[in-house]
Amino acid sequence: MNDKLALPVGTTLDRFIMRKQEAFPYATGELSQLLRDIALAAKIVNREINRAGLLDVTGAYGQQNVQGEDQQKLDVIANIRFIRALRNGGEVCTIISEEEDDIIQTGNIGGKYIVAIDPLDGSSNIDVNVSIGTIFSIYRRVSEQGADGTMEDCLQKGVRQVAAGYVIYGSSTMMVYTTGHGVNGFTYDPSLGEFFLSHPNITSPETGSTYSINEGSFNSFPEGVKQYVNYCKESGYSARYIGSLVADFHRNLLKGGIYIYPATAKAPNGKLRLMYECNALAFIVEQAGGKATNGYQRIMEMQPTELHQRCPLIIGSTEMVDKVEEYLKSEVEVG
Ligand code: P6P
Repeated sequence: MNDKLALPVGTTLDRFIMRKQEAFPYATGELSQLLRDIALAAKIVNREINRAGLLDVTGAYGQQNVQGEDQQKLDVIANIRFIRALRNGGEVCTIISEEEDDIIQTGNIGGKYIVAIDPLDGSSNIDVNVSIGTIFSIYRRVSEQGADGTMEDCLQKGVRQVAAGYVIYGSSTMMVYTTGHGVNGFTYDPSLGEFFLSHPNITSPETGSTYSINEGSFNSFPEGVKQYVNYCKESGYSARYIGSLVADFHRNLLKGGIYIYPATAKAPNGKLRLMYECNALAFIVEQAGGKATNGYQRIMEMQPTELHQRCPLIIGSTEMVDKVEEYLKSEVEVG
């Protein structure tokens, strides 16, 4: 059996994970179990989100996270749920979370894996019922099992990811992930409590005519980005910016398009975080035939130096990302 195993739409996530694991005779099942643990937490968070308007879980939590951003109650709930699921699952020794200043040791010193996670991205949109998402990366530890994970385990380049994915809590809830052999999307049926394969082998169009960027910061964009935005306008492209990374990314992945969060006056290194936003989506988009750079370097080749470091993100259809890089390159040459 090879990994080109084509499973029919409607296959459950559990069966899909099992059948894909069978394609790898040496697989021991820990990564499969870890993916199930993430799916379980996603189901629980989905339930909390769907009840947000009914329970007192919307609005601000009253504290700020390491980013200095006001935590929303559901940010904190999602963080607790994912950490608990990963700790109880036993496969993960250490976690990096957007909501936690330092790395979290789960106590699973035999765990083979590290997870970097943004438990609930775009959570400021919760109160206005806009789609939000969870983003995760999975790495194999480089240190010996039998002790807590190390900072070296955590600060690995994106090319060392063994899996990555996101959950989008939108008009329907979907989990989209890759283990390096293509990208597959699963839609959640809450009446059955199951994710079902709905988007097998996702491939992203090589180009598109949708661009996602916050033009409110236009005046402080790098010159090359300004030129690209003007190119989009002259080309009659559609501007689509939801203000929720996972929602913008998911639309562009399926339909073609580009998402740009460049360096701005307010975010001189960009706003998005390398470890638990950019790397995960970069892995997915590359597996789907797209591209992700910081404008000058492939995102997944960037060597992390800090847990919560930010970087500019240009991600989506290859031809569109290439165009932005052309403008940025000519800026450098002219400069
Ligand atoms: P801005 C949400 O806070 C987020 O991290 C992404 O989900 C979203 O794309 C971006 O920030 C929005 O940032 O500065 O345009 O409001």
